[in-house]
Amino acid sequence: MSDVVLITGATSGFGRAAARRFAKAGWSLILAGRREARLQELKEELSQVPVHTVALDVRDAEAVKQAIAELPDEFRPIKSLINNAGLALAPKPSQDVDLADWHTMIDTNITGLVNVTHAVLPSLIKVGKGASIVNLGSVAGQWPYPGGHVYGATKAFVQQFTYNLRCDLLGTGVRVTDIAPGMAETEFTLVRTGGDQAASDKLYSGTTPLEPEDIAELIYYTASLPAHININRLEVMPTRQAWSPFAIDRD
Ligand code: NDP
Ligand code: 8X3
Repeated sequence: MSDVVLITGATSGFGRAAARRFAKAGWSLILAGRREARLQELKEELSQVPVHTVALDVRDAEAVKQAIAELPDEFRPIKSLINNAGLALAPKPSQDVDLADWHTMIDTNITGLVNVTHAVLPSLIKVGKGASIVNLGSVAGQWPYPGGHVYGATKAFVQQFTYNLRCDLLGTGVRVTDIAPGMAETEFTLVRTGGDQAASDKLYSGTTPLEPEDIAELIYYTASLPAHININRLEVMPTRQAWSPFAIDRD
C-alpha cells in the first residue's frame, strides 16, 4: 500500500503543486479545499495515483473532524499532513483594516490549522516513524513589515505551534516542520488585494519570485527525508528578495 498525504489548500498555489509532486512519487493523495470543481480537475489530472477529495472549509472544526472520520480505508493511516491552507487580507495599515478581515485570517491560518492538526494527529502517531507534519508559515512570521499586522502574527503562531508540537511528539516518531517562504507567485496576492489582478501582476513583475513548484519540492523533500531527520524550520526567499533598513519617523 502506498503512503498517504493530506494536503490542505490543494486547489491553488503551493498546495496544488505539492499534490503534483507527491503524485509523481506515487503517494496516495487526500486533497482538501473549498473549490470543489478545482479538486475534481486535479483528481482527473492525477489519475495515476489514488486520490480522495474533500470539499472543506478548514475553519469548520466539526466538518474537519467528520471528513477525517469518514476517510475510506484505502486513505488511512495518514503519513504526512501538509497544513498549507491559508491567506492574507487587507494589505494596509492596521488602523484602516476591517475587523472581519483580521478574524478571517485568525480563523483560517490559526484555528483552521489547529482543527486539521487535532483531527489528524492520531493517524500520524499510528504511523509513527517517518510520519510528518509540514506547516506553511511565512517570512512574515519572523520579520515585520507595514501591512503585515495579523497575517504575520498568525504565521508567528504557526512557527511556535510547530516547535511546541515537536516537544509533545518527541518519542512518537512524528516530525514537525515550519516552512517559511518569502515572495512566491500564486493566487496569494490576488486574494490579499481582494481580486486586484493588476496589483498582483505588479508585485511580481520585473523580479523573479519563487514558484509554487519550488516550495512543493521543499515540502516533498521535508516529508520524504530519512525518518531520523527533522527540519525544524526552513526559511526560503527568492534570491532577488532581502530585508530593508529600519524605518524612521522624522520631523
Ligand atoms: P493560494 O491563494 O494560491 O492558495 C491558498 C489555498 O488555501 C487555496 O487552495 C485555498 O483553497 C486554500 N484556503 C484558503 N482558505 C481556506 C479555507 N477556509 N478552507 C480551506 N482551504 C482554504 O496561496 P499560496 O499557495 O501562496 O498559499 C499557501 C500557503 O502558503 C498559505 O498558508 C500562505 O499564507 C503561505 N505562504 C504564501 C506565500 C506566498 O508568497 N505566496 C509566502 C509564504 C507563505 P480554496 O479557496 O479552494 O478553499
Ligand atoms: C507571504 C510572503 O512576503 O507577502 O507570506 O509576507 S510575504
